[in-house]
Amino acid sequence: NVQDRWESEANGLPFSKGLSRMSCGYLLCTILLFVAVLLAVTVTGTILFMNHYHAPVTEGPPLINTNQDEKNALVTIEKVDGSRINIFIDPNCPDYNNNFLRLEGVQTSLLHSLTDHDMDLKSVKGQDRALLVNLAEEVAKLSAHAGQLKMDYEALRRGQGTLGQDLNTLQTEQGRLIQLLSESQINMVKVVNSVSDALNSMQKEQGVLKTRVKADLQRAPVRGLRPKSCNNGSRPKDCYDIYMNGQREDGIYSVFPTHYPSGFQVFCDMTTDGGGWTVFQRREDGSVNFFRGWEAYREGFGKITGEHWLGMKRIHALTIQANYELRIDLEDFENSTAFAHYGTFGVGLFSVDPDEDGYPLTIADYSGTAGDSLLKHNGMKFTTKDQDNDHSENNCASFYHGAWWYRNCHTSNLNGQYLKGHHTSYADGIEWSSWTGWQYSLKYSEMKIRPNKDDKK
Ligand SMILES: [Ca+2]
Repeated sequence: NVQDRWESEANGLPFSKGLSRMSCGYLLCTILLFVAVLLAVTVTGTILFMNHYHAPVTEGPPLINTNQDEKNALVTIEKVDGSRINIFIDPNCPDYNNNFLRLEGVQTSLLHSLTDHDMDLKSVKGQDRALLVNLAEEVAKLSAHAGQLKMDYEALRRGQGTLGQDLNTLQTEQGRLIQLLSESQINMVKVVNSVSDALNSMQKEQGVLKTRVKADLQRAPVRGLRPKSCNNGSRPKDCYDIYMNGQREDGIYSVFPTHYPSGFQVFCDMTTDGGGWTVFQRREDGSVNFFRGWEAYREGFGKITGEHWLGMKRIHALTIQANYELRIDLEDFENSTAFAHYGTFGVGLFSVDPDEDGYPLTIADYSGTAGDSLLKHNGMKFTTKDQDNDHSENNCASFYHGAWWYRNCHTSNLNGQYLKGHHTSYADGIEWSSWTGWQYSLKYSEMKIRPNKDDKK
């Protein structure tokens, strides 16, 4: 049970600490036990020897009991006169200091016994005296040895204390390191957080910039603002500029659109509905073939003074300058006239590459006498017989012998064949369905543009 108790005390201590205490304590305990047993035997032997010499005296021999009355006493020696000598050994060896005290007690009681018997010793023979002296010397040696053991034990305990101190220092150091680590971890987290914050704010700024750029793009006029006046001699952008410069005669003029600085010639209608119209299409006698391909419609063809198509690239260059209105004048072979007016007109207004995009039509805000036959074509791309951009499974231009912003296919076909009035074929003449249906090819058609009145001044 010694082992068990020590082991239980050792529990909860660092392993090496418990082990060193246990091993040195065990050794010490064993030695003490050995010394105590030796002392007990020696003392018992001495007393027996002395008693044997006093045997002739009437006193009886001393009684030696093993731990009968006194608890924890290894041996109890009871003399005839009733005095007792108890030799204690704690088998559990719980406290070294206590054991030393007891050992010192044993030593003292032994010396006392020896002193008591000193008087008697004088009368004992020299031989016995010498034996006793030897015994006393042995006891003194044992005592010295025990003292040495005690010192060793103290030294061990001090070492243990030092170890404990070192351990404490190590633990303190460990704690400091842990604190440093956690501080550096906190700093790292702070750094990571600040970097993350910076990234977030950058992303936000990027988003704000994106939104701003987008809004600016949306706000920016698709077509450049028109100069208030061209009277100062700057080049005219269209027939309206020429009209504003004082020209009131219909005829051919040069215009220089902003995105067509080399300029080109156009026919200007300076008399109809206030004048200033730039003509881009005319049919009047069937002298020009209008059943042509994409390139012809892009570059233009015919005679400006007669039948002609100005060309998509020029119409585009004109209509991106401002918000243009469109007027279409029509005449049948009974000399009846009608017109269709659209407040908004343009081609390829929102195209990065209008030619690639098919010059989509922007048309809105009808008024007039011919009825609307064009609004259904709003948003449609231009289709020629050699470039099918329509919504039909066929090519509407090929099918109706024209070129137009066909859907599937048309309500108007002003670039159709010059069929001179009623025709039996279907919708392949110069048709304006809301006025003359799909089987009447008109005598006269003129398409012309002017900056919308909102943009004029
Ligand atoms: Ca088609």
